[in-house]
Amino acid sequence: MKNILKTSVALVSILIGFTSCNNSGKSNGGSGALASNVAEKVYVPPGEYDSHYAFMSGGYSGNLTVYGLPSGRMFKEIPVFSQFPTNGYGYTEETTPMLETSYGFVPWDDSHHPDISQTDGVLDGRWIFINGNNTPRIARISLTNFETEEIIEVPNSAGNHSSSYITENTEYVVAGTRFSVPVPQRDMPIKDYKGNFKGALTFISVDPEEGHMDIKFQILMPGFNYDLSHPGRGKSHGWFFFTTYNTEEANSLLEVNASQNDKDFIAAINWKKIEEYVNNGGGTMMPANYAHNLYDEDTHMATSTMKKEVRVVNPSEVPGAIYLLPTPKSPHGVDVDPSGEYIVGNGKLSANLTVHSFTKMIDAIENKEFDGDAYGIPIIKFEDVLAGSVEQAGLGPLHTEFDGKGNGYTTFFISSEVVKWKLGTWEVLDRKPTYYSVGHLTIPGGNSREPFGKYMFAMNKITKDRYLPVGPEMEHSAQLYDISGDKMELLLDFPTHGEPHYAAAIPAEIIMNNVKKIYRLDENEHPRKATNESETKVVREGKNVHIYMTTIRSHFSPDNIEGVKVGDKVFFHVTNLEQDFDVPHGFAVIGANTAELLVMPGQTRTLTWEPKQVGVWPFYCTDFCSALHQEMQGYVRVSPADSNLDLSWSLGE
Ligand code: RUQ
Ligand code: CUA
Repeated sequence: MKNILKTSVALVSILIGFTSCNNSGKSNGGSGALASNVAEKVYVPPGEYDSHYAFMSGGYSGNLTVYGLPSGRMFKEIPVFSQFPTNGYGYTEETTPMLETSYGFVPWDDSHHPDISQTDGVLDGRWIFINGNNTPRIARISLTNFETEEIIEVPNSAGNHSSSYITENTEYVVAGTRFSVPVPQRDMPIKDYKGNFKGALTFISVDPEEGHMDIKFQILMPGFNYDLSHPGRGKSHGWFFFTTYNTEEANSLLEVNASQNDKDFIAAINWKKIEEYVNNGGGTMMPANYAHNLYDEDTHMATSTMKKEVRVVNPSEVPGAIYLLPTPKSPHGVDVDPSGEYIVGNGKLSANLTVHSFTKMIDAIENKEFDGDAYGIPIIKFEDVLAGSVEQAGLGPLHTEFDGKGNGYTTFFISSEVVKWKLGTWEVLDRKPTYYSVGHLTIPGGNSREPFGKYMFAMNKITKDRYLPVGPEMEHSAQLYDISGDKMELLLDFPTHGEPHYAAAIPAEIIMNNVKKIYRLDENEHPRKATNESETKVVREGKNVHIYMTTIRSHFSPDNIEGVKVGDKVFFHVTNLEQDFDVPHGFAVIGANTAELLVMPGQTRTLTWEPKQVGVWPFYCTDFCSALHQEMQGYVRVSPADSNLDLSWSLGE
């Protein structure tokens, strides 16, 4: 025990030491060394467009933010797992079903790793997927309307971290559990973890046309921690790689107890083989309970369905489908180069970067050169799978991306730098400091067969003195580098929102021409829409009062409503009649316990209001929509509960 604690103290002080010495000031190279033409490289003149979109995970904001590169300007926050009062997401009748789970309504999550859909291993810009870490979920966001369209919960999982990476043709979006848990969940002593807990790796199929997600199967792996994952591509398409740590299967003081083994594993999963097994009826249907939430763009409404079973596969059922590649030392990221040959294990407690060879892996499998097994899963000999290692590259490697020109770029958290190195020769070509303590990095397409390697940006965990101080916590900071030359060139710092773990970036032209500008009114199938003012009305259904309302510059119809009583539940179903790009109207009513509505052109949104006091209560448009925006208002008269005043409504009378 004493020894363990000593190791722990030593380790922790190394980690803290290295982190803090980089945080002490901006003396070396914060900005002093920048070339004079750097400003030009990030300057996007007023009215002109950025060349790339970057989609940054919101971390503990639960959402996704959209940035332009190279300017670093934030364009939008897309609500995904978290309620968003700015537009009413997660508050309106239409969107609350998106946040339903087996735990009930969960209005928050911790989102980590966005990944853009691919065709033939190239970004196609149709959808972006992102994981919810705390309540295991995967979301799909449309890149035509920039709205969350679908969220599926992942059962038998906990800490959905090795997610949400997609295969080369978006056949699957994959979710892996960071925490192993009892499967099925049950009441058992925590100390009996070892050998009894399981780590579920979930393969969620994606419909090629609509994008709809469905859990195809879950592999119930040994009780390790599955940290990150990446698909094979090109020659390794059909495989998926997951890093593991805590192969010690410790259940307490993991900072020490999960750092004992010299090597953990990268789990290599031949998903094609398992898919075939499952397609032939393999695996077992297991009772489960998980939400599948789907937004319908025609009705402007989401529905939530609870699914009751899931197909599980034990590794022993499909011999030859799963192997373990020893990898030093508590690897975090696992990244596959554009050719699909190299599998990089970022051992966060290792000084060297370990790179495995897919070809050598296949040879070793064919020659059955194994070094024992773990729970029946063959372990390939380290030397037999090793392609090479980048020696003494830095301290604390976390993540690697590729430029498509034969180079890898790895972040080092402890030594706070990005290191560029050459695939095949493993030599370090360049290193640049980051400010400070970088986590992920992104190259547009850097996680595909075809990177667009002009820019790279680092997402840093600690900001400290980079911006004007704003209290004890600073927004995290990203740093943009030009990687078109031999050496990386720092161009720009820009603040981010929440904690962007990872980001996906893509050339703007792949997306910008498909972006939706309005919702067509004649396609609106919302059950309580009003697509012109003659359809507006107020209907009482017992204690529920439904107001079918429209907005257009610059009035609501109706704008005078009487006959509502204390104790009623009032539903404002607001349809925005505008058919012009970027003309939403807002709706807010005094005393509402939710949020505003921000209704897009042609869309219908519903705000629920339970008036508690007699009086005449105003509502108004919250979005400055015209010169007469301040005139865009109305009144609801609320009478006592026992009043017998009939409902009436009007506009302009
Ligand atoms: S993880 S750096 Cu999800 Cu690396 Cu954050
Ligand atoms: Cu409508 Cu302001």
